Order: sequence, then structure tokens, then C-alpha cells
Amino acid sequence: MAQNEERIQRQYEDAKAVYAGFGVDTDEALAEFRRIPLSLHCWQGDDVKGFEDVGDVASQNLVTGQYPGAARNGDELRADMDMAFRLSPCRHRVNLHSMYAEPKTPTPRNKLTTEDFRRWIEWAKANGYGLDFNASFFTHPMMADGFSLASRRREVRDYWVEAGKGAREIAADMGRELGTPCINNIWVPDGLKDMPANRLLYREHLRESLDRIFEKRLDRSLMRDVLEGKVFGIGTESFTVGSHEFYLAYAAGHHVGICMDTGHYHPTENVADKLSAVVPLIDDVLLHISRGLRWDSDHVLIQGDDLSALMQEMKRGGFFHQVGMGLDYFDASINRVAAWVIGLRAAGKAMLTALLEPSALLEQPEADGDFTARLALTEEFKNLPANAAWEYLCLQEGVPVGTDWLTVLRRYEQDVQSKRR
Ligand code: RNT
Ligand code: ZN
Repeated sequence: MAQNEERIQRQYEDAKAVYAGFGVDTDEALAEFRRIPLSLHCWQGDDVKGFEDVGDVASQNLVTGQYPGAARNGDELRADMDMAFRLSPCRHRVNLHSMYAEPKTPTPRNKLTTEDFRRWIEWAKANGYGLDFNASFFTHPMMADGFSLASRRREVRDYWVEAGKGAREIAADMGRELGTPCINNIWVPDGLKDMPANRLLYREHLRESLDRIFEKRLDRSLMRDVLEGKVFGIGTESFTVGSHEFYLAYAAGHHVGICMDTGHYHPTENVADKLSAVVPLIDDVLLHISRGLRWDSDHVLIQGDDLSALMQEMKRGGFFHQVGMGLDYFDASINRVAAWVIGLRAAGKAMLTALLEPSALLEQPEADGDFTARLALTEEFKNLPANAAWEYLCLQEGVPVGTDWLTVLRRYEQDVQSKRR
């Protein structure tokens, strides 16, 4: 072990010299890394089921796989998240859905209050996690024909408007109690399988429902509103009411924010490119970092060109303290805690690599019109020794280096997860 530490230390010193040659201060990059939180989505831990007894209703989030050991209640879910956090050197927030409420007596979603999340809040407080929030507009008997805020039925819209309003109050309370603004996201699955005869009608319903939800202004230091659009979903191939354009236009006109999920666009579209287009013009932006394979498949986040490009853009645009970052995927075919750890570590590595990138050296040739040098350097920077800095960070944070985390995870699986039947 000590030998390993020595190696990591030595390699970090070498890497530091390499980066210094490009004008980058690795210690400063590590310090900056520690200031940037990643919000971990609680719903990977139980396949987006939640704790309510909603009966046999359709789910609008397709999760595949049957790996044993899913969390069955708040205590198990929190223990699993704590485990994941122990294996990640990132700074962490927690992203909650209202279906994970723990009310003393069964409470419908439109009547939930902050006290129904008391245990989450106390846990977050005790561990220094910020909280983000979402009303769950899915997997529920009031999702009449798969519609919520854009339903043709007034009573359905009313129900979900109430849930949406309540969520904002809860988010504000969470922000107040934790001392960091809670990002409250709205995603609704509303849409149609086949060609609509009247698209405008649904969009007008959605617009009016949002107007009602946002009627009350809430303190931005406590909570932020964002709207998550989507190109299509399973069963809503022809028409998604809450498209990206709809929310973008709504957000710009109503001083709310947007959430961009990297799985929610046409596969050749790039969210990295969208940041500089929307961040200067929209009040708040949240990223749902996911990995779509062929479609919005919500595969576990791993490193790759898309993730690198996203983090590079966050860095180059100076967006890290302006744009929220949350993970969003669900895989029930592998250990669910491992799925979190793999995603956190992938996001963390990509983020650190971007922070270490000698970006200024790319800008100069671009300004000079020397695209040859820009491309040559782009290629060269891909292989700078970022992993040495990553290992050093893990060591300093007391987090397993390399795949050592898997040994710890296996023990947890054996001692804790495998006992859940
Ligand atoms: C669904 C959206 C949404 C959900 C969560 C559970 O396509 O990505 O963010 O994943 O709300
Ligand atoms: Zn999402």
C-alpha cells in the first residue's frame, strides 16, 4: 500500500511538471475540482420505483435488468448512496424525486410537504450534501393516458399543478435548510404515439399549467426552476408536448431555467454545443448527464468523446459555477451502487481532465487562424497525464484508487445488498 502511495505521489509530481510546461497549475485544478458538485440521482438505486404504493400502473421510465439487491426503502437507498459516495472523490449533491417521500401516513403526491422529506433533509445536512428536487409526474394512476400537465382533462391538470407547486415549496425549504439553492426540475412524459390532430391544444395546456405552477415567485437563493425537454420517448414517438424548443421558448419568456439531458436530443446533436447558446440567455441551466445508446437508453455514464466534449465546454465557457450538473441514467442489469460509482467516477475524471486542459493554448491558434496548430494540439492534449492527477485526488480524498473500489463494493454487495429479498 505504502509503495502504491509513493508511486501515485511520484507520478503526480511528474504530471505536474508536464502540465506546468503547458502553463497549467495542477494543484489549482484539483482545488477547483473540489468546489464543483455533481448531483447524484437517487432513482438509479431502485429502478425509478419510489416508495409509494401506486398499484399496477404503467411506468414512463423504461428500466431493464433484474440484478438483485435493489434498495426497498429510504434507509436502504440512503445507505447505498453513502456507499457510492465513499467510492467517489467528487463533491456530492443528491437529486431526489417526490416519489421517494417518506410520509408518516400515506400521502398523495399533490399533498406532499417538506416534512415528508425530513429524513432525506436530515441525512443531507449531516453529510453536507446539497439537495435537488423533482416532482414525479409519472408512474401514477393520475397519469391519465400518459398525460399530466398537458392532459385534456382539467382535473388531471389540476392534480399535477398542485404537485408542481408543492414541489417548488419543498425545494425552497430544502435550499433554506441546507444553505444551497435546490434545483427543482420538471419533466413530464406527456405525448402521443401517433400523429396528433391538434398539437397546439396540448402545448397550450402545458403552458397554462406551467403558468399556474410558477405563479408564485420564490427566492432564487433558495431554489431554481428548470424545465426538461425531450425529443421523444417510448410510446410518444410522434409527439412530445414538452419538447426542447417549447421549454426553451417558455423559459426565455418567463425567467425560469432549462434542464438539458444528454439523452434527449437527436443522436447527432451535441449538448456541449448548446451550452454557449443558452447559458448567457437563460436564467438557470441544469445538465442531466446520461449516455444514450441509439436512443434515450439511459445507459450508465462512462468516459467518451461526448462526456469529454461536455466537460471541456463547461470549462472553456467558464460554466462550472453557473450550470448545475446531475447524473441521470438507470441500469438494473448490473449492481446498482456500482452503476452510480462508475458514473460518478467517469464524470469526475472527465471534469478533472477538462480542468487540466491547457485551453488557452487552443484559443491562441484559433484567434490567429492557425487551425493546423489547433487540431494538432487538440489531439496532443488527449494524452496528457490526467489520470495521475485523478489517482492523487483519490488518494487525498481517502477514496480507492483504480478498480480497488470494486473490492469494497463486492463486500457491500455480499454483506448488505444480497440480504435483501
Ligand atoms: C426522463 C428524464 C427524467 C427522468 C427522471 C426520473 O426521460 O430524463 O429526467 O430520468 O425524472
Ligand atoms: Zn433527465
